[in-house]
Amino acid sequence: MSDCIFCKIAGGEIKTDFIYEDETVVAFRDLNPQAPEHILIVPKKHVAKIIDFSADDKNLAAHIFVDVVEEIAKKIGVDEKGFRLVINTGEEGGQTVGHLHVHLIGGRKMTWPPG
Ligand code: DGP
Repeated sequence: MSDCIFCKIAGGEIKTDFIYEDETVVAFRDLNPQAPEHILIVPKKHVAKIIDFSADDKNLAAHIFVDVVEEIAKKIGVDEKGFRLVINTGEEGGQTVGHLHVHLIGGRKMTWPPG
């Protein structure tokens, strides 16, 4: 999508250091980190939000949660200590960027409930 900031980042139009990249996914540090480690995992394909994933995206969804999360968690050293995954969805869910992304947040003790 031409006016989507995460499409521009994923496509290399906006230069960003990727902590992870493969054919379908990129991951990079959040501009406004909420913890010592705050990574955004972003499909290269434009999907607006999690409920817009279709049957065709099952492999992509599984890849993110089976492979990518583990690899990044190990890379940044939070796989043993623990971390939090967040997918803000829609206005009431707190989503501010309309391109699906998974927040991987760690490096401190998390609290509950979220704000
Ligand atoms: P959400 O509120 O769940 O839609 O999260 C969007 C996150 O994206 C927010 O934590 C800030 C981050 N963000 C927005 N624009 C940029 C950007 O241009 N670069 C980076 N690295 N992060 C961004």
